[in-house]
Amino acid sequence: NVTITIDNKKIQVPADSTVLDAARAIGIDIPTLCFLKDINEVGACRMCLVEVEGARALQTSCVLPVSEGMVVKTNTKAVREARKATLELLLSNHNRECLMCARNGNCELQTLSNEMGIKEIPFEGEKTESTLDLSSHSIVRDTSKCIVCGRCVSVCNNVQQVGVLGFSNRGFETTVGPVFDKGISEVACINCGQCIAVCPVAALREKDAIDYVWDALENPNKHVVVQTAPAVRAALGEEFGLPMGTSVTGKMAASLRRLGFDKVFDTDFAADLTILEEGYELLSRLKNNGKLPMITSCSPGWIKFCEHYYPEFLDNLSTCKSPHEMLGALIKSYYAEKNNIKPEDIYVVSIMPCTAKKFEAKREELAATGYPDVDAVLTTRELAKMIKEARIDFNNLEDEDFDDVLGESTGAGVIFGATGGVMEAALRTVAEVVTGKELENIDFKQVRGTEGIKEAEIDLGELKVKVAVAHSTGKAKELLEKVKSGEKEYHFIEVMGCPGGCVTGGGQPYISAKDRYTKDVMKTRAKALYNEDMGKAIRKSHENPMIKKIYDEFLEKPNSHKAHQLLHTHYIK
Ligand code: HC0
Repeated sequence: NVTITIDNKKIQVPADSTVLDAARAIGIDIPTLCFLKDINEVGACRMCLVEVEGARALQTSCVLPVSEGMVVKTNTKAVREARKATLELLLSNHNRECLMCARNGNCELQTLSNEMGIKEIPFEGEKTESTLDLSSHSIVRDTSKCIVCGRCVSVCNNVQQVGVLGFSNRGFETTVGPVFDKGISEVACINCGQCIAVCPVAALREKDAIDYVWDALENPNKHVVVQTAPAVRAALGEEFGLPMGTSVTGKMAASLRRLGFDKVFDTDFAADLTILEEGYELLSRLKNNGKLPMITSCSPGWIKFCEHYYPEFLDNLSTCKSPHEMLGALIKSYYAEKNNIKPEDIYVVSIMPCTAKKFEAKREELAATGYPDVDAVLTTRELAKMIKEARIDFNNLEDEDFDDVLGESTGAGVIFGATGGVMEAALRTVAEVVTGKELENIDFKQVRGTEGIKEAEIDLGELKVKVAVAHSTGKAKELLEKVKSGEKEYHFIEVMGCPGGCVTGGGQPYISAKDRYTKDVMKTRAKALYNEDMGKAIRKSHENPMIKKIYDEFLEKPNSHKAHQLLHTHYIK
């Protein structure tokens, strides 16, 4: 430990702390903008300047290591003026149409300008030429709002190991984006939206589909069906001021009915169905010398990563479509037939924590009935906007259930939204199918938690199954390299494209850098899902009575010809 003095308070802090850490530890808040804990610690924006006794100039506290006897002042005239001048300079080159901005009300730059008492921008002058890139189905890039903080560059390069975002030019001309200012759809972007999740402003945002959904809801000739991903219920409440980790499943279903959807189904049902399809696929690969390890295929960011960067693993991917695509296909076949509605008259909306699902829904191969399995994808944030626009009093809604058959799910389905959840759900089913015995303990805790790569060996009588779980494509890369070199061998791998899995997907409610500093977002949101699992009467996918019903009435059995036609897909090199 070292002893330092901040604003006349003497404290002891670990020797590897920064001045920012030390100040925050005693409740002194230093403003930051480019700083993002563990992801972007570069001291570029100079918002966190402090005075250090004996130093010639002001110092950036987010990268300044503490040292014995250091004396720091965080609130002097010089500090305040320097921070303000930096902010004014940033704002002078920023598109300030805040009232029309997607981040109006939750923009870190707007908050900071308010906190710093910005009243005018003294240097109105030249602006950097800007680009509005609408080429991607998932992500919009608007450089008129970019403040060149580099958070997106760090997450794309270091966390996701995708590396399609970078800096171009120098000084005032610096911009952030794909090489040669190409469109996002023209480079090997995986659409995960982690760049959006870390952007403090609206320079990166999702491609909005709200108007298409309003139009469908207004159209008397359309039967509009909605489904919600597992992770949405664990975070939607944050948009309405509820504490992180509050599960709002019942209110979410109620709000969707208020919005006018004809049916409110649950992607969790299809998650259960995926377990049957994927579980039997795994068993068949194990028995028939199929390609191993089998790797999960439900995360479209991960699928695109595999297609671009690891095509040699495409045959390892499960052929299962992702659950919301499976459900879309069932809505336009099984549900359409049962209710005598033409598939072309049905409009399927998926509410997802994910921006990559927007791209996925546009894939031509995902149209089992000749029509897209899913017509529109809204992120959790977009759903919240619609609920607000409709002026629904979300927090006071009475809980409601999902609609029948395609809304019925088990605890196994709901944990899909957290890293390790698909694996655990699969093990609950595969173990019982293989051994023919009921599991004594269905909590596979070895695959839970936020460790980047998790491994386990599961004893299934004669068969010992080696499994691994990775979240973020950066960790997936690390794992695949080990498999490739022969250092590791597995039967089954779960990969989720986003760090933490879907609960922290690119379409979830924004978390400011300040909140990320103090809260364990992945863990808190995941807990809401594990609690929901614990509270369910049925916690194994194969015991879902509606899954049994749909096989009896329609799909025959897992991996049947019909199931393959509707629920499975192929990948593109
Ligand atoms: Fe997920 Fe899914 S669990 S990918 O993370 O498998 O987005 O929540 O909807 O489809 O079910 C996201 C979340 C889903 C799908 C499911 C899977």
